[in-house]
Amino acid sequence: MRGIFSAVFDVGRARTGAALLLVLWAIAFLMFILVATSAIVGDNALFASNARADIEAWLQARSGLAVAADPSLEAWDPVLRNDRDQQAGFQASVTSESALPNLNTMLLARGEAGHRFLEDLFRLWGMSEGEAEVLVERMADYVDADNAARLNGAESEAYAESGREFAPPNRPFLLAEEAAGVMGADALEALQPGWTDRFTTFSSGAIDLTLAGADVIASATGVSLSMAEDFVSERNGADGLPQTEDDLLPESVEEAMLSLGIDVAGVPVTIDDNIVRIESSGWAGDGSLRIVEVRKRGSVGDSGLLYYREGK
Ligand SMILES: [Ca+2]
Ligand SMILES: [Ca+2]
Repeated sequence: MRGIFSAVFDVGRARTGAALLLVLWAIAFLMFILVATSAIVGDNALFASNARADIEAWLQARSGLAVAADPSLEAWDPVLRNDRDQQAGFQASVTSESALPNLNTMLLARGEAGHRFLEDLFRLWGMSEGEAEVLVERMADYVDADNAARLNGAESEAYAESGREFAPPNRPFLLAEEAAGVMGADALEALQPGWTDRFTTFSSGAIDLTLAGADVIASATGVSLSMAEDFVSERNGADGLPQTEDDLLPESVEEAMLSLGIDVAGVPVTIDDNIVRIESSGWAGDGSLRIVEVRKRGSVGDSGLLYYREGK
């Protein structure tokens, strides 16, 4: 197994290596501050120990992010996991953001086809055809520029009548989780808890066939759910798990479509999106922290960063 730091010295990784080195220097500096701070608050040992665990967990999570930013890593590269030390470590993952459908693209840019995609997906999640149609029209009203309600939609008047204290902002969703505020979305939450996590607002809009779920692939391409499940099962390789070394990923859109038994024309899919989601969980003692970043593949620092969140 390769050490974390080997990535710094690999020939051909000089640029990301230099960036990683900077991050590691910053971490070393912060560790120094941490030790100094712990000494200052030494009269409150418990506080110091909790604060230290939290900061160490944060540093571990940041290390995972720095390692995972290397665009040449495979998803199963062992450097993405650092658990050699029982007391502290991290686990990071890099996924294509286009594994998730872009809600704004589907509602605004893709017209009827985008709406049909969402209706099909919501039906696979257990909604009736009528419920799915109504919810998609309400979502479309929420993000389109005007304040004129569609036939089954809902604009500010309907929100006010239902006692809601906010109105559709008539602009694209900033984050997919904002869609939980659409009138009637609670019915979808009951069927598919946490459903907004299955969407994004950051991807190019095409569906990435190397990582998307079977339900998303079926809705995007029109194949049956069982055919999409067979495709995903083949893609996952012998161990049945995604993002492991035995994966059999399609090398072109044509190859993927051939496996699915459908025509390429007119279906917005990809196998190679340049927006990635990096998730890194760090832990140290009782402290733990998870960081999620969405960024342009291979970008470093604030340049190319689209989204950043830290949380437990
Ligand atoms: Ca509107
Ligand atoms: Ca696998």
